[in-house]
Amino acid sequence: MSAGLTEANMGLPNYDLAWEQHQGYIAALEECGLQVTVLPPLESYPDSCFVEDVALLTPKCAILTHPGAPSRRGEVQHIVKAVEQFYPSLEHINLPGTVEAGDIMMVKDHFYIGLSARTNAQGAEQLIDILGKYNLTGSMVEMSELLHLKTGVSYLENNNLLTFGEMHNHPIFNHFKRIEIAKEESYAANSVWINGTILVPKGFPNALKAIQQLGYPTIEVSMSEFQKLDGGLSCLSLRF
Ligand code: CIR
Repeated sequence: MSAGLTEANMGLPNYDLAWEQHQGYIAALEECGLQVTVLPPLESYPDSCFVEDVALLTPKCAILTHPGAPSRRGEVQHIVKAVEQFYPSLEHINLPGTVEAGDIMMVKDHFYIGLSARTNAQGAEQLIDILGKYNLTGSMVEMSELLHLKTGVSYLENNNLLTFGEMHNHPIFNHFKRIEIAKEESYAANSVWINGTILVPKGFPNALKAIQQLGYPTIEVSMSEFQKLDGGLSCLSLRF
């Protein structure tokens, strides 16, 4: 390591700080009234803390995904037991379809599915068919710049949508009230509505103010170590 390069500015996560931030994240979910099931770490899958990607949990059904990233596919079998506690049966996405649920945004009974490097059209079609069995609907969102759909768009209920980058003007979202998050604060475009409160990543004052001006109570959550791994606030949990 040369002079001036520290763990922080090299972009490597600090494990102890990540652990501390994870505890803070759990505390924030509990403060919003959620009961949290904490899963044991999976040392062989370094991305497995991003549980949101391996399952889609809706009020009517649970769907195990098939991640587009081959290194993440093994994570899916490890979430099964936890999900089975809450759902009588599980649906599955199968190859050649791939889906990571960070690409899925729920708006009431409708699910927007981003077509990313991780989620393909076959996966989205399978997902829409499964949703249809439960009287739920889905539509595909063309995208080209973001890792996952929810990297750049979050639904805050009450027709409010946070957007970043290619999502600012995406025609599929024309009927929402869009709150545009600037490039310098793009990470905060992934914020989460929970029981009326918005969890916002810490350190993005303009985004925080814009959300508060909409009338929402907010809780800031430190996420720096997960941000280094391209993980957004939503992806550390499955909320249902
Ligand atoms: C990945 O590349 O899969 C992880 N390093 C980050 C996944 C973040 N997940 C998400 O935003 N839903």
